This record gives sequence, C-alpha cells and structure tokens, in this order.
Amino acid sequence: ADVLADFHGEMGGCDTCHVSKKGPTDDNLTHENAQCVSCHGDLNEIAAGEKDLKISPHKSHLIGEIACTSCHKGHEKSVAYCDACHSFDFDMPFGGKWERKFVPIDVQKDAQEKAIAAGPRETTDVVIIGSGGAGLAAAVSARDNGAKVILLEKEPVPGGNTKLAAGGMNAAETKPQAALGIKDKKEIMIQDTMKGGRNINDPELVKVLANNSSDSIDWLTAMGADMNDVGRMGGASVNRSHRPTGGAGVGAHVAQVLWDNAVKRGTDIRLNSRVVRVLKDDSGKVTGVLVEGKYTGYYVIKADAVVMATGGFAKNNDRVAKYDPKLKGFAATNHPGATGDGLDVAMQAGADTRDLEWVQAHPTLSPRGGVMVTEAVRGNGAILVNREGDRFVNEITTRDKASAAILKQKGASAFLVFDDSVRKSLKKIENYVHLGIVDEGKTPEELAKKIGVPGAELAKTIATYNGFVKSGKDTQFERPNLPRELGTAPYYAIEVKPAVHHSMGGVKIDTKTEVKAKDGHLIQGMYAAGEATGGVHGANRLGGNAISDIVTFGRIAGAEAAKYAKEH
Ligand code: FAD
Ligand code: MEZ
Repeated sequence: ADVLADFHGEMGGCDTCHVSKKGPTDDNLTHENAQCVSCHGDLNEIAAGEKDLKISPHKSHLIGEIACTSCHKGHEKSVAYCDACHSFDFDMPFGGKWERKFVPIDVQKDAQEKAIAAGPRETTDVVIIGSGGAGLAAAVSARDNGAKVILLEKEPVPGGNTKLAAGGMNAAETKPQAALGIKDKKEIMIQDTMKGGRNINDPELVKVLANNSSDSIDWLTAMGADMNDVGRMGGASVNRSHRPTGGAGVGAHVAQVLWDNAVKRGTDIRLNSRVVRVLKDDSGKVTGVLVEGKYTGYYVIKADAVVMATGGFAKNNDRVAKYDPKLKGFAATNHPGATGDGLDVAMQAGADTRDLEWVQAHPTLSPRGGVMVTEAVRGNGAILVNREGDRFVNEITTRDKASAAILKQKGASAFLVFDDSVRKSLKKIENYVHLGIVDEGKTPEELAKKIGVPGAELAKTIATYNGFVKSGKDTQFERPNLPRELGTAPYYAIEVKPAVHHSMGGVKIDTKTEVKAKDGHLIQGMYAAGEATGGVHGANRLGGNAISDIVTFGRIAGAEAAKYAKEH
C-alpha cells in the first residue's frame, strides 16, 4: 500500500471512507472524517494516548474541530499540516514532505466558464471569503443582522494568520485597562498608529480603528473572550495590548471565540473552498462568487454581498519580493494560505489597491523552530543582544527599526535574553520552551557560554540594563518601558532574526468597508476587512493593531453587507 486508500481498500473498498464510489460529497469531507473518527476516535481521544510524546501531533493550537483529512490523505501522500510552520519530524504513515505551490486564480479557464454558464448551485445573502478573524467577525455580525451567510475558506484548517497571533489586541479606554489603573486615550492610539505608519495611513480608517477598539473588546468579552491581561507593544506609548489572563496567545483564543459564535449562529462554513472570482452583473453590481471546491469542483454561489476577508500575502515570497526586493528569500511568520490570491480576486473584480509596497518584517522569528517569538516577550522585559553580548537597539521600537537593527548585527540575527521573572509573566513563553527553542543558564555567564557570546560582556550588559530599570531611564537606547530587572535565575535566550510578517497594503475601502474601484466609485455589494485591505496601518503596522483591525472592521463589514443584502 502506498497511500491510505490502498490500505483501507484492502479493508472494505471505497465505502469504507466515502458515501458512494463517486467520492466526496462535500468539501469539508464531513462523511469521510466521521469515518476516521468512528474507528480511531476523535483528536482528544488520540492525543490522550500520546502523553509520552514531547510534541503530540493531535494536540494543537488550531481552532475549530480539525479534520483528520487536513493531514491524512486518501489518494495522495499524507502531510503533517504542522510542518507548514514548524520543523517537526513526525513519523507519519504513508507520509510525504510538506510543500505548497501557489496556484494562480485563472488556471482551468474552461472549467471555470462552464461552471459560470451552468448558473448558481445555491443562493445566499452574504458570502464571506476567509475564515480568519476578519471573516469570522463578519460572519457573526452578518448573522446578528439577519443575513444568511456562507463562509468559504480555501485551507483545510480555519483561522488564517489570526490563529497564530500572539502578543495582543490594541484598544484604548477599555475596562481591562481601567481595572489595571492604565490611563489611555483613543486620541493617543490614533497618534501612535499614524506615527508608526509614517503618517501615510488613511486617517479616517485610523479613527474608526481607535474609536471602536474598546467596543470591540466589549463585543468579544460578551461572547466569552478573556482580554484581561494588558501589555505593551512596540511603538505604543501606553500599555494597551489586550490578551487572555496570564499572557496566553491572543489569536487562537479570539479565533476560537469567533468560530464558536459563528457556528452557534448557524453560519455555513466550508473548508477546502477557494474563491477564484467575484461575479458582477453588467451594471457592476456583485452577484456572487465562483468557488473552486477541492473535491466538488467549480460552482457558483449567488449572493447579494461579498466580504473579502482573505488576509495578506507574506507567505508568498515571489509576491513579497516583487513589492519589496530587499525581502527576497526571507522566511515568513505566516500560515501557508497567506499567498495573496484573494487580492488577485479583488483586483480582477475591479478593486483598487494601496500601499502594496509596504511589507513588514517581524524582528523575532526563531530560525531553530520556525516560529515567531512574540513582541510581548520584549514588552514584558526581554532585551536584545548581539554576538558581542551587547544591546544595540531600543527593544520596543517599531518593527521596521528593530528589524533593520538586527540585520546589521553579525550573523544578521540576535538573541532575546530574559530571566525567570519575564518567563513567569507571560504564559506564551511556555510554548517556546516546549518547542525546544530556548537556551537556559543558571547565570548570565552560563547562558552566554551556551549561545556563544562573551560571558563577562553579557553579565555587564544585564547589570547596566538593570541599572536603567532602577533609575527608570534607559540612557543608552531610550527604551520607554522598563518593566522589570533581569535578576531572577535561570536566564534564557532565544536566537531570533527578522521574517516577513504583514502586508500593510491591500484593497482600498471606505469607513464602511465598501470596496473602492480604480475610478473611485464604490463596487456595489463588495466589502473588505482585515489584512486584505490597505490604509489602516500606513507604511508600518504597530504590534497589536491587526487583531484590533480585524475585529472592528470585520464587525462593520458583516453588518454593512447584511444591511446591503436586505436592501437589494
Ligand atoms: P487571516 O487570519 O490570515 O485569514 C484570511 C483567510 O482567508 C485565511 O484563512 C486564508 O486561507 C483565506 N483565504 C485567502 N484567500 C482565499 C480565497 N481566495 N478563497 C478562500 N479563502 C481564502 N496581530 C496583532 O494585532 N497582534 C498579534 O499578537 C499578532 N501576532 C501575530 C503572530 C503571527 C505569527 C502572525 C503571522 C501574525 C500576527 N499578527 C498579530 C497579525 C494578525 O494575526 C493578522 O494580521 C490578522 O490575524 C489577519 O486576519 P485576517 O482575518 O485579515 O486574515
Ligand atoms: O501585532 C503583531 O503582529 C504582534 C503583536 C506580534 C507579536 O509579536 O506578538
């Protein structure tokens, strides 16, 4: 047997897995996955039997109910989805190596035209494209505004980049801030965002972001989210980055809450379903979408309104390098679906774009683990040192500056150095320890030996930094937040280097998330939200502002699309 189908075929033929010999009947592979579970148990049951494994492939941070077929394939080699981001070496039966090729939206033109000519297979009020935070927020709010919703996701697992978000969600004048005695103003969030974005942001969109941010925290909290921990992100002048108590990752939590609420409200969610075209009538009004179902083929859904929540393109290095050649060959922090085909769909439908040349590198990807190490580690007190054992930058400056400073160091990488008090302040750090990317020493000198930097120099650097914390002023690099001394053993280090992280540019929208066409008119029935859009973040996004963006603009997009659908 070469693949799972051969193996199962020996057990009982096609209907061991499929309803009939014709194969899958839906793109979620609902029946096929139920067959896997009926014999092998669900993910929790399988993970319970893997307690001795350091990393259990069946226990993950992914949201929703992960389908067995995300990794285990019937008629091709199985692949571990985790390998798209991590570098685990799972011993998988009938397994192949992870690889992903970008497929343009306009291949198989004949099959596409045939499906369009066949007419709609079904009808709905609102189609949402993308199951990240923007799409799920739009789904919840469109359902709450009375619309029938189909949400389409091209990947086999939902959640996009949102499920990976770590450090926090920025919001000003919130209840959690008040409970912690943090004084903030929406106006300051606007100023920080504009300054971080080098003032090329659309100021009207920035106002919407900041002015709705505390309502968005309340909205999530009312649906069951815990956003009570508040920390600092680069470029913010106040602690305003909200995350679950104890500093757990924000994205998986927010995405799970939105997913649960979208499902509870009866959203029809389809995975393995790529939208390749937004369809319009002769007057330019949206009439629906052309979907490429991975198993069911091309089909048309008729809809009054469409929300593009397709995220960014940081995982598509060819596209990144086209806009910013300096980033050619860089690794990315993103999920595998962040390829930008949603942008192609929007542009094909006539959408205008802006700021595509602004692509952000996140300063701290762990080359050893392939995962991004959250800015919150620095926000909570970690310092950056080079191979000489010296600090070289204000660690919580904006990402463009921190990344550029790291790239100038020997080896074009640096070490995040922190102590046990920082580790205890942020649950997320336990994930990095679990992944084996953290070096540890009982003293700064012992740690220095492990990472190959001069011990006396690292000890001196830490002592000097602790002096700044005591005096409340960093006279070397003007770091504005100095949350704690690094004096509690053990000491830790993670090697880090910049990686492509965020597409600041995207589809042009107005404050109601309506998509603008090249000649400036609004495309009737077309909305967009989240990383797929441009204008909110200008030339450089501040850490924590994307989750704020997707919740606020996703919410608006869902409500506006539902309202439009009702009126048309
Ligand atoms: P996504 O969550 O990426 O979702 C878009 C979805 O659309 C994807 O699932 C994609 O597969 C799907 N899609 C694309 N094209 C199509 C198509 N043609 N048809 C069907 N589906 C399609 N921001 C913060 O503010 N705070 C943080 O702490 C933070 N941490 C981060 C950590 C990491 C590792 C990463 C990668 C990003 C982080 N960000 C953070 C950024 C933030 O997570 C993203 O910008 C944001 O989640 C994007 O949300 P979205 O809904 O717009 O897109
Ligand atoms: O906004 C982000 O991308 C972010 C806060 C990432 C992180 O370092 O956690």
